[in-house]
Amino acid sequence: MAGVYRIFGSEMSPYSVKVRSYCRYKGVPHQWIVRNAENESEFKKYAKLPLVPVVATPEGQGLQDSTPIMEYIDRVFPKPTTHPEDPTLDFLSVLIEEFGDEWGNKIMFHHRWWAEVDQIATSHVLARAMMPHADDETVANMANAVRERMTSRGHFVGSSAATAPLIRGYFEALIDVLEVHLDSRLYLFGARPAFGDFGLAAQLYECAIDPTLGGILRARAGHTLSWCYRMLEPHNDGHFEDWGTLRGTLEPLLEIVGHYFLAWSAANAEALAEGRETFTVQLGGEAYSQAPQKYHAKSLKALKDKYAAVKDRSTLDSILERTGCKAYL
Ligand SMILES: N[C@@H](CCC(=O)N[C@@H](CS)C(=O)NCC(=O)O)C(=O)O
Repeated sequence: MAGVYRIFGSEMSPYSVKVRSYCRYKGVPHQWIVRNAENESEFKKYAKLPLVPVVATPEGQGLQDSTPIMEYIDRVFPKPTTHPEDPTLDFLSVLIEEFGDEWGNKIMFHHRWWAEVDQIATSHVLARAMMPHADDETVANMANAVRERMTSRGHFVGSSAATAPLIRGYFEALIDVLEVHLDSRLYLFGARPAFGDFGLAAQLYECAIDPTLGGILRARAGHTLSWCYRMLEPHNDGHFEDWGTLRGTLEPLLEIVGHYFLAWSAANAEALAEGRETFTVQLGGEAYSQAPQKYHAKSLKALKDKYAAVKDRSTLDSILERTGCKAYL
């Protein structure tokens, strides 16, 4: 189809859902293609890595990695912008996007593959999506294979018996601050979505469609839940706010970003640089241990470059200092 971007993705993939929301908001002509066995050879034409999302551009180029895909879309479809004019707010939004991708994903992935109820539900949904026309027995066998494979991969995001209660605590703390912040606004930075909304909402949307975290969100985080679903079809309903009105309830979120995500991310990068097999970092006064994650060192470096590119950092630095983020950028 001429002029149409094709997104190969999955409803169960936060990064795919994020890119789809971005295309919807930006008015990008696109087609959503659920990646499955039937379109595998088409998918492989565009994918360098066996990961979703993959976007095939109208010119026949294959794009991967959701944040650079959004940046690509920004260049081709600059309006409506998701970048507040104030560079301080824009960087905070970019930081939250990264936080969603990395820390939000840890929370989501751990819970998706930890409790039996989540493993069973998720593996069946994934298997059915992969084989839309197969019989039930074939799908059940595939679900078992998916479950076996994915439950053995939790350690990639630090999921273990020792970290399980900690990660649950990170989720609860996150939704508690979001509930307060989203009580009086539609999006994180006001009445229209910013870059950061896309990254974080997509991970929490995935939490919302899984049994355990979906139950918790429904029981105690109605504003956050509504925002996740709103972000599936976001709208420009007004202006970005300024720091004065955001500050009171956005700073607690940035404190989580600094004291948990960035502290973890820096320790992870250090462990990788030193070639260590595991690392331990104090997060909120408790020891958290896992094997280092490779991709994160790369994205921390990209974030530092974006921070370095902000010209006037006077207001930004005082916010980052107060919230514990500055030391890691
Ligand atoms: N950094 C990548 C991560 C992509 C990724 O991890 N995708 C997952 C799904 S969320 C995937 O494709 N996993 C392998 C699979 O589903 O077969 C991005 O932002 O796009």
